[in-house]
Amino acid sequence: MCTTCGCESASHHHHDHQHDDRHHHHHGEDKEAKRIAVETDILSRNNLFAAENRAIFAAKGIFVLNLVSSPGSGKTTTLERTLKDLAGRYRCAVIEGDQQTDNDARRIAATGVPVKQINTGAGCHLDAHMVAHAVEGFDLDALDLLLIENVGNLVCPASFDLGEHHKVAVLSVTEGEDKPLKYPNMFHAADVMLLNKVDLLPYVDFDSDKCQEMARRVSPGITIFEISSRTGQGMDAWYGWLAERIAAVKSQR
Ligand SMILES: Nc1nc2c(ncn2[C@@H]2O[C@H](COP(=O)(O)OP(=O)(O)O)[C@@H](O)[C@H]2O)c(=O)[nH]1
Ligand SMILES: [Mg+2]
Repeated sequence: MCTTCGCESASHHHHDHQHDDRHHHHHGEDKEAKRIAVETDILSRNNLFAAENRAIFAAKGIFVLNLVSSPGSGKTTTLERTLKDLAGRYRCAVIEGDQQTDNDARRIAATGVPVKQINTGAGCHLDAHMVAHAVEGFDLDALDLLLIENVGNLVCPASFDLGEHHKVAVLSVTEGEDKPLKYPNMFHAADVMLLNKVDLLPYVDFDSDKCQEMARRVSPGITIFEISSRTGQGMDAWYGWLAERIAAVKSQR
């Protein structure tokens, strides 16, 4: 997972790799044990923050989604359209994760919805601690739906629980139908897949049925919506799913 790509070691465990290679002659097993220990530590710390976030969301009756995808699949566009179409029905807020820039936060702000940008710098995912801080900036008594756009990346965000109710994987038809099999951890972690950009289906070789079958192979219970956040096609089914969940979370409060 993610510690092996260097994003966490850059901030907390800078010494590990090079140091070990240059000065020690650990057996491979020792290194592997150490790597696993570091990963376990990072994930268990994250899980504590995620549990706290989840408790706050439950107490306030806020339905929370974590949108994950590769860069460019249409997370921000889907959020913009969803926020515009649901304006007046639900009180929404957005957390935007990107390595750099507040471009997406500015796009969301233009819809009139409260938004916080998190820049992760070298980091390739949001973690629950970052989200806890971002959430402090919202009036939680005035929210029904919190949408979190994760850093565009089909690998690392799969491992990090933010305290959300569901991960929503956005996959666009220009990316290739076999992505669920190539990135099984992500699609396994997701309860929903938004198959986006279906307006482009006439122009690309993308077998939607095959893609959905592959997604169900790694995540048997996954709920799939074919949408175009450009034309609005298929969005009503997605809004219906949201409406049911928002009502359920409110009633369980
Ligand atoms: N044709 C088409 N383009 C889309 C659709 N959704 C997003 N895009 C385009 O895809 C590009 C990336 O979208 P963006 O929302 O920024 O992706 P993100 O990186 O996942 O947030 C932009 O040029 C969007 O206009 C769609 O449903 N159809
Ligand atoms: Mg975006």
